[in-house]
Parts: sequence; C-alpha cells; structure tokens
Amino acid sequence: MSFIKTIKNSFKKNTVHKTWPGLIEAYMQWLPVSEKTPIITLQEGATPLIYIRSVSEEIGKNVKVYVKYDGLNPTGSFKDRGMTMAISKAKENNCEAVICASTGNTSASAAAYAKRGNMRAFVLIPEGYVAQGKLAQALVYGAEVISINGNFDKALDIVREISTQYPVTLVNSVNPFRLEGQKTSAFEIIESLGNAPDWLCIPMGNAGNISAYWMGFQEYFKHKRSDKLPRMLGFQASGSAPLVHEKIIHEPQTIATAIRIGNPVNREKALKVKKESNGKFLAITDEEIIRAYKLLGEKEGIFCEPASAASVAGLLKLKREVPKDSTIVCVLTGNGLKDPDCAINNNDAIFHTNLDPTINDVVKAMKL
Ligand code: AN7
Repeated sequence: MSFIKTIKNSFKKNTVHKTWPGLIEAYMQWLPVSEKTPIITLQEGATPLIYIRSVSEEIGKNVKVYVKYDGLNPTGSFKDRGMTMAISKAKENNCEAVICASTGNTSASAAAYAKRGNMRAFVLIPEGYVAQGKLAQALVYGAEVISINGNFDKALDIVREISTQYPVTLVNSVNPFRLEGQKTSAFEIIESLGNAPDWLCIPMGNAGNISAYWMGFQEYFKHKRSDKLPRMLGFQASGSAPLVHEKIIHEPQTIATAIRIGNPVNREKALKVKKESNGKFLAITDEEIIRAYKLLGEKEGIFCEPASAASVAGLLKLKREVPKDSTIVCVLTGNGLKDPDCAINNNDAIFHTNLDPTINDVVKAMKL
C-alpha cells in the first residue's frame, strides 16, 4: 500500500506534461467567442518552433532561422487553427452543414471538425490535383467529396454561390472566423521568442494565412507583447504567382498543389499586408521548392509538404537581403505525409531493393 503511494507521488512530482486545451480556450480573450460558443476542438495549436541550423548557417551573418511546424496540427496543417473557430461559430449559429473548395488541406480539416461538431461536410476538389494523404483524410473523416474537372478557383466560385443560396456555411478563408483562429500562430511565435521575429516567411495561396499572421502580430504589438512588427515575406510558386505579378493566372501550375491557386480571394488584404509591413512577395521555381523540401528532410529531420517548403526556398533566395543578427521564422504550413507521391519521387535516398534475404547480401549493400 505505502509502496504504491510512493510511486504515485513520484509520478506526480515528475509530471511535466500539461494538457493543452486547444487554441480557442487558450486564447479566448483574443477571439470573437462567448460563453455561448460551443467549442469544437481537436486541441490544435501549440505547435513547435524549431531552430534550423543548416539554413541559419547557409545565410550566415549571425542570423537565426526557425520553422513554425504547423504541420503538426491534428489534421496535419495550419487549417485546423482556422477550422476550430469557423466550425465552432457555425455550430453556435445552428448550422448543420458546411462547404468548402480545397486544394486538399482545407477539405481534410473541414471534414474532421465538421464531423466532430456533428455536421455534414461538402468538399469540392480539383480532379487529379489533390495529394493522396489529403484525399484519404477527407474520405476517412466522412466528408461528401465532390471532384470537379476544373481548378481550385472554379471550385471556389461554385461553393461561394451555393453558400449564398442554400443553408450551408462556407468555411474557406473568406469566412472571417478562419483568420481569427489562424492569427494565434503569431501569438505563439511571439511567446516562444519573447518578441516578434524580424522576418516572417510564408507560402501564399489564397493569402488568408499571411493576412491572419499580420493580424496576430499587430494585436500583440498593440498590447505591448512585442516591441516590433515583422516584415512579411510571401512566396508563391512561379507557375502560380498571381500576387507576385498582380494578375489572375488562369491555368496555375506547380508541384506544390496546395498553392495551385490563380485567383486568390484575399488579394486586397495581402497587398495591404505587404505595404504595411514593408514586406515583399516573390516567386520561386518548383526546383527551388524541392531543394528546400529535401534540405529540411535530410539535414533537419523535418518533413513538410512542398507548398510549405516554399517559405524556406523563398528565404534562401533572398539570403543576401537578410539583415545581420536577425531572427527569422518560416512557416511550415503542412505535414510531409500529406503528399507521399512527391516524397517518393523527390529524394536522394539510398534505397536498395530486391536483395536476397541473407546477411551477406545486406552487408554487401551496406558497403561497410
Ligand atoms: C500547406 O486547402 O487553399 O495563403 O484549399 O495547404 O492561406 O491560402 C491550402 C492552402 C499554404 C496557402 N500551405 O495558404 C486549401 C488551400 C499549405 C496549404 C497554403 C495552403 P493561404
């Protein structure tokens, strides 16, 4: 009896893990919620901010580069931050069904949170351009998946129209609650670093996330939780760069299917962010994206999806412009497991196949 007690006490003493309640409960005072809001959560948020030595050293100048690994959210992308808010508010408003267009991650996240809130989820996706992991998620979470012979921009036009005519709530980033949830990542970065970074590097598709981060950085700055604002650096794939070229791209193309978007809905907001933060938008090639993607995997043990690697690829492209002694955060928006095809086709691994099952043959292959 006393023995058991001792063990129990020592367990208690050594307890370091604290349960994270999810971002709505954690940041309630900063969010448009009340006691009446039902909180639909998968305990998203609180993702790690990880120092990246290889990229810091490649830039030099005593620069510190971190990644905000938002691919570690419950459905593997930053969308969960926005979705917990959008779905909770939809539930508060007695909504029974939600709809979105998606290059993949929004559909996975919308499906998971809608089901948790006991709602139907309709997701429109561009046929043939959604990574396997994301499609698998939408199916497993029980979404009603509608695949169209058209790109994301066309799908978004359709769901916007449907949501105005039928009782379904739109949960793309035109839904303002999405951005409210996503701004919490900026709060976490400031809390981790003790201040805002000098640069925030981020991939852009519809440009909801860059707008949300800027909102978060501004709010904490206003409340003196930081004493500076970052420059916002937004990156797009060169075949899909409407915000860089400031024109609609009708046939966007890139290996980073998550950001294969030619007509971003948050265009005006994004341009405002660029102006207010003295930021910059830049296009990077698929080759540059894949180089950064491989570097994060091979040198750092971090597996992100190609769209996310755009943030690091963009930073490396701008390395000569990085001020010395600065602190930089690159947002890794999605998990590498989302897109296994890209991983299998883009790596420099040594992969011996078809060996005889003998010690001799294995050792021979190891070239010890
Ligand atoms: C991994 O899922 O638009 O600039 O439909 O999945 O806020 O649009 C995804 C976008 C970056 C771009 N990284 O964010 C969708 C979708 C990843 C993404 C973006 C997306 P926004």
